[in-house]
Amino acid sequence: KASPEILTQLEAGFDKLSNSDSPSMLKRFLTREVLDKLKTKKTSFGSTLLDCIQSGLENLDSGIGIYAADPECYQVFAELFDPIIEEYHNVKKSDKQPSTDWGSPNVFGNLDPKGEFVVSTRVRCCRTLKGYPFNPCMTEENYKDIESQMQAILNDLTGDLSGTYNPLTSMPKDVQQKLIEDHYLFKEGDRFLQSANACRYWPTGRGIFYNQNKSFLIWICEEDHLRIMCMQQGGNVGEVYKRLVTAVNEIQKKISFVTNDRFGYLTFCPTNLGTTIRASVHIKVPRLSKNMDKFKQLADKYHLQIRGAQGEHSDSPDGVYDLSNRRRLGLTEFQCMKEMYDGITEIIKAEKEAK
Ligand code: ADP
Ligand code: CIR
Repeated sequence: KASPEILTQLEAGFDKLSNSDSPSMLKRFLTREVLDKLKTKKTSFGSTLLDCIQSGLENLDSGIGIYAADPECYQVFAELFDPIIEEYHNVKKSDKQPSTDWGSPNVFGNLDPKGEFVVSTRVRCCRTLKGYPFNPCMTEENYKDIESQMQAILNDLTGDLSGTYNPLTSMPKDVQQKLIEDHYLFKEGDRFLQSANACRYWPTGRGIFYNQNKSFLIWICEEDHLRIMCMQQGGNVGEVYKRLVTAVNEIQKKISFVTNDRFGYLTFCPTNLGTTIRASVHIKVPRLSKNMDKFKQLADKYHLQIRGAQGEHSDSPDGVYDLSNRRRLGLTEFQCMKEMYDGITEIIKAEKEAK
């Protein structure tokens, strides 16, 4: 059972949230009734409701505001997680995640052959290794184990996928900074992750693997155990996706990941459940973005999410936006890709027609 101290903090946090104008889903779905039902519960890892919501309580500008402190939280705190998951991904409680179906990458071509709009394309997915909890419950040893286990596996990759692992512990600051600016490496000190207790023992166990031309990269132990991604300049979605499918299939031959019937691949943040696919373009849309309300409406219509070009929670002062599929659960990998591909095709059409 959660301690009296946790209960006091939950009550104080709930008051603060209720009296705020936070746009988060946490604020909308954490009702007094849900709070009373969940506030004394604990998972077998010892995680409480506070562990799941403290990021949203501390960062009132959160869009979502919750993380699963460990995989059991999706079950134990379902009264809060379920409605958020259902709204974000547009699914019903009875829905099951379809089995992995990458489809045929060759179906996708170049979104912008003349290179007028799309600066670059990236597709990423997240994986959780069997036998380890999520960040807030991981020990320092867990971080080191995952890092060395992955290093051995990645060392065996061949051809276009072969590359090197670069641990954060021995990376010079200027090298790290350049990798972040060039959009290859995760940032440091994300306040949403920090207050979710996801940055303990930093930089132990954290690092990045990449191939020679940085078109295939893996983040180790940032928000999730693994973030596997492929990226390149321009709009050739087919090439990027094909490389990712090949890479993930190679890695899955050597290691198993945590899945569940309803949620597919389990992730720390409920927005990433299911396929965990986020397929994005960095795109120049100076005309559409003159009217942000209309731009957002159009993006919503195609289930696209708008982010800044430095990643989530960043701005886009130079008019380059990150547009990606918003939904990842309840549809297949191929359908996620198609949602992004078709949506961006329409966005480009609209940008051409806009004045
Ligand atoms: P994630 O995709 O892992 O959820 P972020 O939104 O924080 O997380 O983005 C991570 C990094 O990937 C950022 O540096 C961002 O600029 C970069 N990025 C995302 N999409 C693209 C893209 N299409 N082209 C180049 N860089 C990208
Ligand atoms: C937030 O709530 O804004 C952060 N915790 C990040 C949530 C992930 N965002 C997303 O849309 N995939």
